[in-house]
Amino acid sequence: MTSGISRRTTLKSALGVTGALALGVPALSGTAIAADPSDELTLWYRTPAADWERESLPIGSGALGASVFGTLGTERLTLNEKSLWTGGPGAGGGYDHGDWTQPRPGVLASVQQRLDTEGKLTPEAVAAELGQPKHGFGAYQVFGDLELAVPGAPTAPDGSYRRALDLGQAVAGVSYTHQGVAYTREFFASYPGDVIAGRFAADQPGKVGFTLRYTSPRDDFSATASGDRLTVRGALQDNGLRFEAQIRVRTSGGSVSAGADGTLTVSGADSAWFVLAAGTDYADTFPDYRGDDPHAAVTAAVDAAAAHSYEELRAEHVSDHRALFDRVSLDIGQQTPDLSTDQLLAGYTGGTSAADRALEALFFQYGRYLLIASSRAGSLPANLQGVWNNVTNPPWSADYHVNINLQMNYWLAEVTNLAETTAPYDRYVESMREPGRRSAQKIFGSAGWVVNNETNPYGFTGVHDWATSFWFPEAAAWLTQQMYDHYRFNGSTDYLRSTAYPVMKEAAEFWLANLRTDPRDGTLVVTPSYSPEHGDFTAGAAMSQQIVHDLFTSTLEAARTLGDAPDFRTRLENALGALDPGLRIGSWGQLQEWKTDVDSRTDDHRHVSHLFGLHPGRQIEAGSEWAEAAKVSLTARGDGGTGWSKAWKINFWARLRDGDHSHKMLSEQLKSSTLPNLWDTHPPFQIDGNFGATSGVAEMLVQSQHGPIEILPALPGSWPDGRVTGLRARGGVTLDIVWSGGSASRITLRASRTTDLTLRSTLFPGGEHTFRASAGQTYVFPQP
Ligand code: FUC
Repeated sequence: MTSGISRRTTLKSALGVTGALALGVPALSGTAIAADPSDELTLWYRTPAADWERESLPIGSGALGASVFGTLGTERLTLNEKSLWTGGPGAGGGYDHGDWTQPRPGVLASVQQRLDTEGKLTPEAVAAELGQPKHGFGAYQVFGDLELAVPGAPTAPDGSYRRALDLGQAVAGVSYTHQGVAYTREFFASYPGDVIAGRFAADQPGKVGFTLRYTSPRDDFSATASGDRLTVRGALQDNGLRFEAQIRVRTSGGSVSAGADGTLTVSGADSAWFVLAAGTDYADTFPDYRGDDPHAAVTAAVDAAAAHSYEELRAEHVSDHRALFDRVSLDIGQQTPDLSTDQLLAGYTGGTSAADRALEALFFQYGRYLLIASSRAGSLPANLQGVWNNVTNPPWSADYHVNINLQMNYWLAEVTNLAETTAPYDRYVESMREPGRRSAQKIFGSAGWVVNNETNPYGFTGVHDWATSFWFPEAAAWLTQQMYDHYRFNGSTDYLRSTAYPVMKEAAEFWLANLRTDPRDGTLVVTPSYSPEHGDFTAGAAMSQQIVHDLFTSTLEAARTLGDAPDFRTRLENALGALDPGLRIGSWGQLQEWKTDVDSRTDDHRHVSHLFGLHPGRQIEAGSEWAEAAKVSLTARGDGGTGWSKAWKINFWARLRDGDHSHKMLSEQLKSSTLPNLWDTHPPFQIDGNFGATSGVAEMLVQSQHGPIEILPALPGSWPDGRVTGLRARGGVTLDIVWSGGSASRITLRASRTTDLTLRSTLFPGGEHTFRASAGQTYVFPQP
């Protein structure tokens, strides 16, 4: 990444070939905002947003984000640039070049020995030995707010007011009529342009005016205006990270003037638009994490965008977005009533009405929209809030929690045909290797790379001392799972060789060096082992073992595919043979969370970590005794939990082939963990639940984790008839499925590779059809 320069080099070349109008995208008309309430892919409201978290509407280009309020008198956009982080090496009290964990010889071994003899230790006891205070972790920062004060705007919305977010175009808009004049505003974040743009228009000449100003909760910046340009420059006091934004305003008719107070004022215009570029001098390079001053790149981006017409910029953006978003459509019999989205949500019952289905289909597509908007190549991956944040101290720093949350953010990426959005994830995981090696050395004295419970953009891979969340070295292995899956979906051995495998192999080296023989039964176990945020430290908790099993299984497959050295393969085979697989059925038929049978039937903890092998892993297959035990555990855990926990349960029940329970969890999430702007709430807002829910819906419709492609494995009774297009399955497959009366009636499969495929569906006699697919061919079943 991620120096702004490389980000923008790609973008300029995209602008160079623009001619977006020539791509057939319709040009903007004066009132073409996205507020058509009949559009099933639009979120819309009758009032401006009063509350950022509950009501603002997000737009984003991966690196840049904005949340739109639609306020009449002063339009507000809360701005984000994803690398604007405090903390990091060298920051006051911060860690030094990744060496945040002091070597304390013998401490780890003594904890392991105590676990051997005492069986368990409290998190507090282990944190007292192995933890250390958290320094310099930092937090994701709001970039500031853009305020556009509109003279003469009405003070309160009337019936003409609409605020909307069109997911198909990725354009947010506001429309209202005042004193006989129809006003429109619209906003988008362009990935090819690397800018945020907005336009104010009216249906009568000379009616558009505003004063544009930048504000920030920090006082670390200067804002100066000159001509049509507003420049914001500053450096975070905490760590000196430099940031810059530039805004340029163009008008049609009227005038623009710069104020000595750092404002730009438009008056008497027929329409006016602005474009904003922003960047920092962050780079994802160990050990300094600094790149070029953002000035040159920001100037280039804003000037390139301002040299085009608004219509060109918009058309280019829409076509870029549509190229991803339009790949998947979902028809579950929804019919969008004339209800604003907050009303649709408030009236949602989880039943079978067309309106309930409208919300479910919208929520599914919203997850895809949010991933496109918060994860594009050239920046950091989606954090706990995607790219959106309105404060300097967001919950959990809006960081990268890796004991489920970052992983969950990408569960939907492959199956809902957005594989490109994983590029920043891969890059981020790769960037953790170098500091992760330091942590492996310092904490474990071993080879390999490691990261613990949460991480930041500055290579924090160590531990802290919050007892229930400081220790989770399994995270590195889990993070590689998505990368191997990327390979399983697209089949590129080049990608496997160059990107996924090196990271997987080094994570495997870490565990080859760190598993210990369990004196209880001679198996290899992870110790100390901690089932995320739950219970005591022990040796060999189910999730630890299942993650290592998953890593070793995938790494061995990859090593065979790539023909890696036989001795490495032999070491993996031997370790897999001796590994405790983390699957054990306890006294009440449950899948045990720990190696000893201590699970409580009344435990409703939000983490359901011991079911990792069911999802996102592939160790447990539906129909097996393990799946039955997983069902017992999941039933006992109940249908509650935080937003992301409910989302995980959608996926679990889908993997257990129980579409109705899967759908129940989707409805629980919509009823109690979803805000009016359809952001998932933990509470507070946490975007993993959005992504996990979209993944869960896809898992109801197609699964391929065990090899065969399962069509409609968990179709809920409330969606008896429907159609989905464009879902992906492992093996380079794209699928359209039509169903009626609860069964598939037509499957269309496009193969991108020549390979043997097995399709499982009631459509085939015996339930299965195996054939050799040829690259580039389309297959229709039943055959016409
Ligand atoms: C994990 C969860 C919490 C929260 C945090 C960001 O630690 O257990 O519920 O989601 O991540």
